[in-house]
Amino acid sequence: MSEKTIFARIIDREIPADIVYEDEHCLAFRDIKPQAPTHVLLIPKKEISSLDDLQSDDHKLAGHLMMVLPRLAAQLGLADGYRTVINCGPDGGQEVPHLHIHLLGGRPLKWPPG
Ligand code: DGP
Repeated sequence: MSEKTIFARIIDREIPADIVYEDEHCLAFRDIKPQAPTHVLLIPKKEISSLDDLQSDDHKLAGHLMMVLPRLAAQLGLADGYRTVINCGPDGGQEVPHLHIHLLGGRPLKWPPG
């Protein structure tokens, strides 16, 4: 079996994280290297390595994550807007091989990203 990712260890409470939201299917916690005043990662509890690894039977889960995002943004007080990012693969800058959605806000964010 491949080694557990850091995010799987957060899900299993083997390492601490500042958890801001949890339900049956997903978990959200503050990024350890925040790039904005609010920087949270929303992850599925199911082990999915990246966006490329979503299967057709994951469509409900993918939809659920999408539905959680605006509720999470509201909970975190991001009334002026926010950005969501999914890094995928080496060129996308993905470091942790467990699907995660960055939720960033709390300041005006520039575009395009680097
Ligand atoms: P990405 O580059 O898209 O794979 O983003 C991974 C993010 O995960 C990065 O912004 C830093 C964050 N991160 C890495 N390790 C930990 C950790 O142990 N705890 C928390 N809270 N965040 C982590």
